[in-house]
Amino acid sequence: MSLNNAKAFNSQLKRVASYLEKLVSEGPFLIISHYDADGLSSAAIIANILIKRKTSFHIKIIEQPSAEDLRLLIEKYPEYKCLILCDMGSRHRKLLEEMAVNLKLNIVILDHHIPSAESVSSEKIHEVNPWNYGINGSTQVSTAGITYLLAKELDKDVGEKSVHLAVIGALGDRQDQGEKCDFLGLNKLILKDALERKIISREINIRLFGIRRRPLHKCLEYTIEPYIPGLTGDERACIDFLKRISIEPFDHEGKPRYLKDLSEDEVKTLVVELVKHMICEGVPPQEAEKILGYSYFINAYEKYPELYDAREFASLLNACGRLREEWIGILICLNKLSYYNEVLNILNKYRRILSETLKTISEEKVPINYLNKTIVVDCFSLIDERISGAISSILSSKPMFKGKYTLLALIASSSKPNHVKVSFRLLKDIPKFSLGDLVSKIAKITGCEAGGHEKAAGATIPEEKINWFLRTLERELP
Ligand SMILES: [Mn+2]
Repeated sequence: MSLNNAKAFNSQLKRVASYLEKLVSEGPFLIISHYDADGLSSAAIIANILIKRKTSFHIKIIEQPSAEDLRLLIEKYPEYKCLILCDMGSRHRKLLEEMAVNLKLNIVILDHHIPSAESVSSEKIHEVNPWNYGINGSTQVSTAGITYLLAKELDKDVGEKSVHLAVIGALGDRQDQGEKCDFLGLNKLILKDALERKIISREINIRLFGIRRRPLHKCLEYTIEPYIPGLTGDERACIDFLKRISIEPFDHEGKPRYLKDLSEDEVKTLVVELVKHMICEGVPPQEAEKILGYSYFINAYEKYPELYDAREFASLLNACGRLREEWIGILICLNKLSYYNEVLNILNKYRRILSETLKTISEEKVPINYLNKTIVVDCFSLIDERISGAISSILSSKPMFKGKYTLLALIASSSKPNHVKVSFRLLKDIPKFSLGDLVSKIAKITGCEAGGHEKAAGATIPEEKINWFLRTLERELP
């Protein structure tokens, strides 16, 4: 991040902030945001601003939309003239610009995804996207971070109230890509704000959920970020694992032991054996080594175990979004702690669904088809589009899938009529290959919606095209 880039980004932030300042008195606002942790925390930051200004708003939480989906959604709410799109929109600038002109809408885009190539600069669109200023939006700032910086420009108080949400959003999008899970670029500056004001504290430790306050075997069982194959969600297996590596999970009185009860040597053994275990279970070594790194704690939530560790807070928001209980996630972000028990129920339900789905698949109670290079797992009747990504990521590290085939394709139901969602995961390392690019290319031919990265991608495909899609993909795999 060069100084000039940072300056240009900053002045754009200031421009959009003063534009918003004018809009706030006009309202009401339609906020459209993504269902993941970054999207929910961004929506909550905007809500904090608008609540303080007593401006009414409506929040709509959705999957990443196609241009057509987005057009239909906006047309459905003609009474809203002020729109804020969070964690999306930069790919659809052309459409949004047309709509802004034709429908006389005021549109603000806050996004950190790579903008579409056809983007044109326009006076009608008010956009903050780090990529426009040479700042890497995948690693240096999330939408929650952008929204926080904007909030800070508008209102110091709201900014202060929202800084932990910026950290949660960045963690949700796995932007802790620095040394030992530190942050980079703008995220680092945001974290500095939070540390200096003592809103967040952090320490390098074994990155298990609840490491400061849960018994050791429970920490292993509850950790879903990173997902530890063979241990996450399985208490018995966690106790057995500890015994196998000669760490007694219980003391001589039968009381469970905590990390603080372990000797220095025991802690070392735990780290080494955990990394070994993860690598054996197919987790890439550089991922497994990240089990040792910074944990970030939200000081105000010390008494709320599931909110205290910001990483855990993020996965809780993800659970809410994936189970379509996003409003509870947003309320928790808005500090409505009377919903704490409700959110715990959602988290339990999410864990249960994950483990039951994985069990059903491993017992081959769903159709599994083996093509030459692709395994197709058909979970259409079992899960929907919001959870398919999580399931396919976990599946792709399972020994029964890993290595033997090139690609995993997991089919789930879609909220779009007559469509299915397919999550793709690459099961082998293929240098200089991007699964996301290939899936997007094939999707373009059929006019359907797709996106992804090097090793993971997803597409929403018309039912009648699914076989054609999979066969075409199989043929074009290296
Ligand atoms: Mn995001």
